[in-house]
Amino acid sequence: MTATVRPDAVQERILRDFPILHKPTSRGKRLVYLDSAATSQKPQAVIDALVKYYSEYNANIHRGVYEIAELATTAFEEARGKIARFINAAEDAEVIWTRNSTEAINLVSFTWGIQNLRRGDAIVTTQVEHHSNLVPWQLLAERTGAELRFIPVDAQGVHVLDDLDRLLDGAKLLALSHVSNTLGTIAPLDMLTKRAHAAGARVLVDAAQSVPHMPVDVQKLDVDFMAVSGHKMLGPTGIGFLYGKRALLEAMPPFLTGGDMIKRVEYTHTEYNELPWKFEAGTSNVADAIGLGVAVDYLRELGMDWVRAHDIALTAYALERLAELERRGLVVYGPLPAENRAGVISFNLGDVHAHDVASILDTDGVCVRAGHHCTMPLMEKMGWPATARASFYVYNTEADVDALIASLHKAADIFKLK
Ligand code: 7TS
Repeated sequence: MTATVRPDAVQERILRDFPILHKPTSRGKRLVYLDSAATSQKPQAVIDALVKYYSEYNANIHRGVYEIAELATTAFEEARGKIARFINAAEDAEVIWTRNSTEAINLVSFTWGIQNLRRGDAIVTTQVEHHSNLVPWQLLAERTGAELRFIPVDAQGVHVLDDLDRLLDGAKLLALSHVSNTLGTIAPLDMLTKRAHAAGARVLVDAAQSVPHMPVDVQKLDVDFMAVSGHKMLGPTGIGFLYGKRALLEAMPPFLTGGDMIKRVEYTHTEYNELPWKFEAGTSNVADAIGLGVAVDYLRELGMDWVRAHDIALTAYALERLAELERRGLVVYGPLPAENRAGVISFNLGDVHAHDVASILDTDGVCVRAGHHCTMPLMEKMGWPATARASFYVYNTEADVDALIASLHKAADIFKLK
């Protein structure tokens, strides 16, 4: 497939919006940022929103009666509404602010999980999970006596579903990533959710890598919980959210306790606040929530269908160009073709350690991640000590892929790979 990435005018406008992409590296190279799966860059509009908040209406929320406190509260709650519309939640109150997807998953594990799981129950997850969607369930299994089961993946990292009925038998929860951060595998979420529900299990989706990159409609997918990080979707760090169906959130005990999550407190008893505030103890991350709202505006304007098409086009182009390096020992991992994965490409160059490859790319201003990508069990299963990983987003262009390829040839020269 030949990539038709986008009209140049759109591409140029997007590039102009990201100031960091115009700052040369200390070696005077153009910054070629191919690590958006770790965190995305931020458009000027998001940076401006943070500066505006701190310089014009910084105040604590939900308590002040003065003007700037009201402005801050309104902007904070409007940002929640933007998120709700972005994922098509039935109501704003189903969106709970958290620091990131890791915290959102822990929230469910420590509240719904402790309340609902017992010895004899099963938690089903997959072999491609990020540690953030694995360790909380290991701990929950330890605490409750529940059993942890894994949907296997094949050598390309694609889910193997032959044994699904047995895996889901007795399951109370299916917790899985929509998109694998290491291999880009896209889970067949629609089908898995239906099968899990039919087996009597709830479904939690780790959408850290999908919501930033493709249209996600929680009502259409009918998932019960979904965890997302703002910093991977053009938003600031330190803000993310949990989506949950109202009935489930209502029945759950609070996670953290203290100020703001209360309706009425007596010395020996507390009546909790309504949703969503029942789960938002203490002063919230007001500035970053507002910033994330602006990031969502930016993505909506581009259109999530466009964002997904752009990822596919660029991934197809990158796979086509990477094939040139196969004769020099480059191996690409993950599902093929590009349509079957997100904009994530893990690879190795011969026997050269991924860290050495990434360090050479760095001298050319090319940023890729190298290591286990917080998926150590997957790396061990596949027998890879580490991989290098390039990941794309809205501001990446074919020129970035060309820079990656040129730098990989340089690395192959340095390590004398023919
Ligand atoms: N789940 C998935 C699928 C992820 O990719 C990540 C972060 C997380 C959860 C955790 O996100 P956090 O914002 O709570 O930390 N993934 C990566 C990555 O691939 N490289 O750095 C972070």
